[in-house]
Amino acid sequence: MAEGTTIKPGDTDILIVVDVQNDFLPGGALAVPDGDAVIEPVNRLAGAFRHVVLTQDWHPQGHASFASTHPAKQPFEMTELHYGPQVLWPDHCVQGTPGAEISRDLDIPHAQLVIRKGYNAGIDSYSGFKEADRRTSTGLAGYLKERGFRRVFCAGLALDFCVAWTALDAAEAGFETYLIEDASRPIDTDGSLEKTRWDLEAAGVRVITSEQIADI
Ligand code: VGL
Ligand code: ZN
Repeated sequence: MAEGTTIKPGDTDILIVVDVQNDFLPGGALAVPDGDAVIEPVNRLAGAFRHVVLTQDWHPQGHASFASTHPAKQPFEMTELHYGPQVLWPDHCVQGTPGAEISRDLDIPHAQLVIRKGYNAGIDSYSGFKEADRRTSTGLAGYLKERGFRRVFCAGLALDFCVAWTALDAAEAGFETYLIEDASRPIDTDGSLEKTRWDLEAAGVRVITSEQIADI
């Protein structure tokens, strides 16, 4: 994008607010460093978009991505699941628990859809579009296409996992895709943030700041 130009969100643009849930915020089970810093920019951004979708990480107890499910494994270690390598996490965003609730500090009453993900016990899902087996769809691409959206803007938690994977899948699904960096924060475990930057660039995802959005 040329310097100085701003993007004015319109009717074919959608903001996806990823996983701004209590467990990813300070005091939560998988707190993202400085995670609460996304709330203010996300709320401001959401005010500039007529169309907003939220994602919600939503795991059953005993989920395959939880270290506690695997004997002798610790959080942030790797394991192999049937679809490939998987980071193991502290138990988080368990269905129906307070930690899984979307933060009450989000002020987006006009959000049109909440897409839950990670509900299959044996498969993780960082992306709001496709689970980690890279086959099972959440249906989000079909929903966005049927509604005629062309550009997808992603923000929320965590930049190097669920926000990035959502943006990468949006690009793969054919949307012009943006990741709004100051409205996102990373976990940054084992080089994940640097790898993410390469992946985003290779996929043509445009990493921008909220200042580049008009009227916020
Ligand atoms: C996330 C790790 C595990 C995220 C979700 O929202 O980025 N990260 N589950
Ligand atoms: Zn999760």
